[in-house]
Amino acid sequence: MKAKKALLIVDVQNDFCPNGALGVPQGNKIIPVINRYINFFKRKDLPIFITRDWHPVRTRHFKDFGGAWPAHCIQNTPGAQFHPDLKVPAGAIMLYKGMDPEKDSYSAFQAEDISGMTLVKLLAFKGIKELYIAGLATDYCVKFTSIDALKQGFKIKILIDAIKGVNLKPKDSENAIKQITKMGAKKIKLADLTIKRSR
Ligand code: VGL
Ligand code: ZN
Repeated sequence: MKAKKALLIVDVQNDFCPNGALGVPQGNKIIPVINRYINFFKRKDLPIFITRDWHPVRTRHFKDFGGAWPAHCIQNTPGAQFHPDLKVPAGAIMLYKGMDPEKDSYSAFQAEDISGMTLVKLLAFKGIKELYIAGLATDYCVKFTSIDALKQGFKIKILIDAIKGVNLKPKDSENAIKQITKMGAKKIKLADLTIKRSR
């Protein structure tokens, strides 16, 4: 049977958590909530996609080479590994992004799996029309992934209790959420999925 919905978890890596090279304030706090979404999707036998920011040592993405960011999530380093609290499920589809040294590649739609298959192809193959998005960072990867998804006709649910932003400017995350909801994304939280009505 083809799944209609999938969970997409973006960049829950050591470097994006407190004490990481590009630590998102309280970035680790969302991980227990993400784990509960993972259980929910596992129980329903729905696909789970997990991205990793996966940069080469030299990339225009980094300050040293003209970009905006300190070096982070360098391929095969501890900072690029998933945060140890994340319960990565067996069967999750792993995606990598940020390998092109000329581009920022914030969007999961620029990610590919180990064989070079793009996210769009994987979604089409599995018949997925709707993405439930969690992870880091609200104002970059979550934002640009959502924009790309909406532009390509996917439905989006933003898991509002399972995202955190960098906030270089204080309102960046708030504005990102406003922008993507205006484009059609819906905001939901864990209770919206799991609360059983009494009758
Ligand atoms: C990201 C900043 C730099 C992200 C990646 O995945 O949100 N943010 N690289
Ligand atoms: Zn990056």
